[in-house]
Order: sequence, then C-alpha cells, then structure tokens
Amino acid sequence: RFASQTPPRDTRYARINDADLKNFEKILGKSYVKTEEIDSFNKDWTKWYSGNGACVLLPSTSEEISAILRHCHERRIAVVPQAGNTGLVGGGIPVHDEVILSVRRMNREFDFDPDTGVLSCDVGHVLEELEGKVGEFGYMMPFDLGAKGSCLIGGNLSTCAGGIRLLRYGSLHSHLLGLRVVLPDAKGSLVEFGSELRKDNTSLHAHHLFLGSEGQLGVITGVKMTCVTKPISVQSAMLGVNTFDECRKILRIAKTKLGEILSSFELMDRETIGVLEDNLQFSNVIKTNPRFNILVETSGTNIDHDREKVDNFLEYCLSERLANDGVQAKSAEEHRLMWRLRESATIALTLDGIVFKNDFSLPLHSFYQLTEEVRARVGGAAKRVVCYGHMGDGNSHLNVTSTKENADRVYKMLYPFVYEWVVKHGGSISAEHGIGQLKRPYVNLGKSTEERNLIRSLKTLFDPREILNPYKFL
Ligand code: FAD
Ligand code: S2G
Ligand code: ZN
Repeated sequence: RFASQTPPRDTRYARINDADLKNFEKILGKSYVKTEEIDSFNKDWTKWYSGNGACVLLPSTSEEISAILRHCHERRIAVVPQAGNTGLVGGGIPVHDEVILSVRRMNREFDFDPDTGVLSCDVGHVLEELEGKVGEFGYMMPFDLGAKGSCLIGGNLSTCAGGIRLLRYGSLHSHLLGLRVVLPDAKGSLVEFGSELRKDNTSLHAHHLFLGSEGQLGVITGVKMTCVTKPISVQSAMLGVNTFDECRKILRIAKTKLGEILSSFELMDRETIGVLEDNLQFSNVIKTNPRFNILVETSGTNIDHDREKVDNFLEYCLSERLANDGVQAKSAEEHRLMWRLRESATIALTLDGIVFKNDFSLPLHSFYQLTEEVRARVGGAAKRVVCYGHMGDGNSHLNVTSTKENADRVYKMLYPFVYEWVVKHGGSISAEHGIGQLKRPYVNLGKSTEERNLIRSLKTLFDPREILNPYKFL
C-alpha cells in the first residue's frame, strides 16, 4: 500500500493464452514453464511488492530466450526479467500480469583466464559461487554485497550493484568488458557487445548502457568482466567516534595513511547498533557506546606491513582524539564479527516492523544532516531512524521503521520530503539499489527533459514494442 501509485494495466499488452503457453513449452519443455506455485517469483525480498505474473519461464540458453522474446514481441506480451530476486526496489516483480523470465537456470557457461583475470560466464551464477570459482585461481569478484548467497551476476549487472568493495575496486563499470544480450525485437536479436579485451576501442561501448538498465533494454545472458587478484592480507578495524565531522576527518586520514590498501569504509550510527542489539542480541565490538561505529578494511599483500599500517592509523586517530575508541581485528574470527555487525543491519531491521528503506548518495558535508532532520521530522511517530552504509562512497542507507498503525503517517512524513531533500543537496535518490517500482515517481527529480527524452529514445530503439519490464522507470 506504500508502493508508489501503481499505473493501470496497459491494454496494449496481450494476456497470455493456452497457445502462448504451448509455444513456451515447445521452446523450453513443460517443466520450465510454471503457472503453479510461483508466489516466490511474484513477491520481492522486502515483501512490499507482489505481482500477478501469469507464468514463470526458466530458459537455460540465450537461444531459448531469443525464441521467447520473438514470440512475446509478436504477441505484444509484457515480460519482466528476474535473477536472484533480492532486489530492494521491486524492479524484478511484475506490476500486473507480466510474464516472469527467470535466468536462474542460465549457469552452464563459465570460463576464466588466470593470466588476464577475465571472467566470461552465463548470468545465472550466484555471486558467492562465482567468488568461490574465481577464488580457486587466486582471484576475487570486484564487488561484494550482503545478498551474495542469493543474488545472481545477471541481477548485479542489471542494477549496477555497489556493495562494500566499491571504494577500492570501483563500480561494475570499471570491470565490464562485454555483454551478451537478447533484445525484445522482432527477431529476438542476440547481440554480443564488447569483447574479452581490456582495451578495445572499436565501438561505442554500448554494453555499458545495460548496466543498471533494470531489465528494460534487453535480457543480459552473458558477461565478460575483469576480476581482481585475491588479497593475501585482509585487515579490519572498528573505531568508536563521537561526531560525524570526526568521521569525515578519519576518512581523509584513512585515505592518506592506508592509501592503496584501503578497501572499505563503512558507517553505523548508534541507532543501527541498537537495532542489532535489540533484534539479534549482537553486542558492539566497541564497548563505549559511541555515536558512530566506523568499520575500516584493508586488502593488501603483506600481513605484517598492513597490520602495522592499520595500527599506526588507529593510534593516530586515537592520539588526535578523532576516535575515542578503536580495535583492530587480531584474528579471522574477530574480522568476521566486525563484518557480521555491518552486514546484519538489513536483517535486524526486517524484525523491527514496517521498514522504509533508503539508498542515497550524498555529499559528505550533508551526509548525516538528512538523518538528523528526518529524526526531528518523524519524531515519535517512527519507531527508529537509523543510518548505516558505505560512507567511503557517500552512500547512506537511512532506514526508518514504524509500527503498522503509524506506518501511513510516517510514510507521508518521509516521502517525497527525503527525495526532494537529497536532490536539493546535490545527492542521488538511488546510489546502488536502482529505481524499480519504489522510486519510479521520483526518477525525474533533478533530470533535464533533454536527457529524459534521449533515454526514452534508447528504450524505443532496443525495445520497439515496449514489452520489456514496462511500468518501470523507462
Ligand atoms: P533481481 O532482484 O532478480 O533483479 C534486479 C533487477 O534486474 C530487476 O529490475 C530485474 O528486472 C533485472 N534483471 C535481473 N536479471 C536480468 C537479466 N538477466 N537481464 C536484464 N535484467 C535483469 N545492493 C547493492 O547494490 N549493494 C548492497 O550492499 C546490497 N546489499 C543487500 C543486502 C541484502 C541482505 C539484500 C536482500 C539486498 C541487498 N542489495 C544490495 C540489493 C540486491 O541484492 C541487488 O540489487 C542485487 O544486484 C540484485 O540481484 P538479483 O540477482 O537479486 O536481481
Ligand atoms: C547494505 C542493504 C540493503 C539495506 O547493507 O549495504 O545495500 O538498505 C544495503 O539494508
Ligand atoms: Zn548497500
């Protein structure tokens, strides 16, 4: 009921009939065309969205997807691509009766070149499984996120996922070399964009258009991307800090004193720690109940050198009274406990009632001001206002929880206030989770008409009958 106003079903789209299902079964085989027990595909992870997807199709090859899209183009049947269904904005959930095209079975192809670190694979691999497979060659995926056990690389590409390593390894754009895409046009065109080469300046690099396209331009079926060498030494430290200004100063010091080995700089405010303590009975690794926890991670090649660097960094922050407490992980177990705190925030919040999730990019000078203003604005109506996130990337996950009774009131206090506030302060209303259904009405905030019109003409170019993931931001 909080989801942004759902647009009415567009009558241009055909409703599927038995002949369609027969055709899908001819393409995929009966067992991969599901019309029963498809709730888990029609509901999203946050349980905010539930679609009426008429059926779920489970292809295992690009050719099968091409045949499906050819048929859907001809019959003008709306299709929503889906991967691991861990998206947090309802992007992979039908708004009405769109057919769900799941890439879960697209996990045959896997090829890795240990000389170049280039991964070339189908999009249905689970992120954590890819981490393990490239790990055998001494490499690591260049991004990591809390949903790694369920999200698929196809979904990560389509949302241009960020995660906890972006500060060090850059966004997925820095690692993308090529994509295999099936277009929703009359032929169901199968197009290979880019190559396996790090340097290939022979085209417009159009594959980058599909990063973050949220299933609206084409179905991504294969990827070629660079992975990074697995660090021999991963160190972490947790600092207790009293003011956000000091957190900003510590970030600058981390960048100079830890330099190239700095790989994560995550923030949790005291309220975030509170929801972890109350709902998961975790305890803070910092015992002085600080206003902020800062989790710093380094990834390097020499354990002794890195440990010493982190030690000097910690000592400096303490002696300069920027942090009032700090501890370096002395074992893999301590490292895991620190990260368990940070990565469990999402789960802890799901136990707190109705959760209004946010994912903003903000300039650091106003990063925490929004949380303070929201706290003042929602006051007693909300249960909790917490802020955690990838501070090193300026990415705030301001989450507000409420009881069922107060939810409508809190929702109206929050939206569109927070989106307008973010855009007014030079931020972005979506840092890494995408737009989906959640932010569709606000996607034009701060965007020029020229840009909007150009982007729309790209949608028409790739998806002439607008059958792919309709009712979303394009
Ligand atoms: P889905 O949710 O299935 O789909 C996501 C979008 O991609 C949809 O719009 C869908 O239509 C489209 N799509 C899927 N497959 C294809 C395809 N093959 N071709 C074209 N379009 C396609 N996100 C972050 O960025 N950073 C985080 O730190 C982070 N932490 C998370 C922690 C938890 C506990 C959870 C539950 C989620 C978190 N997320 C995070 C959000 C989510 O995991 C990411 O958005 C992830 O990239 C989604 O991948 P998925 O495979 O689940 O995709
Ligand atoms: C994170 C997960 C989703 C959320 O933990 O970094 O991206 O907002 C988030 O809880
Ligand atoms: Zn995040």
